[in-house]
Amino acid sequence: MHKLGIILDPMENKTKFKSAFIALVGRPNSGKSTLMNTILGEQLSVVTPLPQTTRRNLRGIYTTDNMQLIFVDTPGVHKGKHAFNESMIKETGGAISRQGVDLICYIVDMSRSFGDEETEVSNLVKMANLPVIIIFNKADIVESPEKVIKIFREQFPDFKDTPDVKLSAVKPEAKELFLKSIEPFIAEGPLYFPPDELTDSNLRFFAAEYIRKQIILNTREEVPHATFVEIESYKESETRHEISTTIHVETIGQRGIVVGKGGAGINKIKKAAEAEMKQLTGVPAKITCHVKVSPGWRDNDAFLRSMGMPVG
Ligand SMILES: Nc1nc2c(ncn2[C@@H]2O[C@H](COP(=O)(O)OP(=O)(O)OP(=O)(O)O)[C@@H](O)[C@H]2O)c(=O)[nH]1
Ligand SMILES: [Mg+2]
Repeated sequence: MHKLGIILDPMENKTKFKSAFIALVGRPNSGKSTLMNTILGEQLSVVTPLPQTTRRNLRGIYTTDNMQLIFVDTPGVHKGKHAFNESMIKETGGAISRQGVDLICYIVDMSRSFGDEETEVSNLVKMANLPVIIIFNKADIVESPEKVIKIFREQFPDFKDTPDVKLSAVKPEAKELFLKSIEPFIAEGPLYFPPDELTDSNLRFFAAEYIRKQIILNTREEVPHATFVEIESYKESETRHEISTTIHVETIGQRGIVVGKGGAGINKIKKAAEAEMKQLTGVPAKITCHVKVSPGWRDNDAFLRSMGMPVG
């Protein structure tokens, strides 16, 4: 009964609840995980200066009184030489090919020139055929962002009319700028997850992520890329979480670097990861690591499949 514009139902006056699934896609190191963390107000996704930090899709859930946004932080799109690189691209592709994604946030790192890698990402985004907004990131370290944006539009004409926002994901203001820019894309929808849920990933996932973060921070060169953390078991009790892991590396030399002199390296990695797990769960964590040489795991489909990575 809306004739004459008179609202007869008092509920009509209430703002309708909105929700959306939003995929964050871009090159490695473009700031996808940083942006998600800034919006969530939590260091949920691991951020490091190393490209290809994120290897698996991670959902971060942002809920307010009248809206729920479910973000999917994805691995940076990078065509490397290993089957593992292909697998990570598949992981990202999976996040934007599934039904139910309402919006792709295409994160463009303005601080680096756009090479083949950007072409790769833009093709993936284009193929998804979903609503897109471009996030021009790292505005704080770029001398003239407008110039960079113009160059992007010229190099990637398919995106010349795509809405965009320019921000610095590391700055708290990014949150409001971002939320405002995606407003037009967010439609009425249900509450998909309980309001206090931050993610649907389990503790095993975070244990592996935190150990890998410490490997990235404490080793160098090719070691982080050649490392895979496998959680063998995760036992929870009220007083302690016991996490047993195998850290796969590709060579004996890498094993030596991870373990360190007299085990000093691995002990440092374990201690720091235990502290992060305690912060996450509130319960002390005990991590055991077996560092194993698994030659060529990055090109071993059976290995990747057994670790839950998409293959083939
Ligand atoms: N100066 C500056 N640095 C940023 C900004 N956003 C992200 N970074 C830095 O860029 C690096 C990579 O950030 P991440 O959030 O891990 O990037 P990512 O896109 O998730 O990277 P992958 O997981 O490797 O695909 C980190 O050192 C961040 O601190 C920004 O707006 N300004
Ligand atoms: Mg990341």
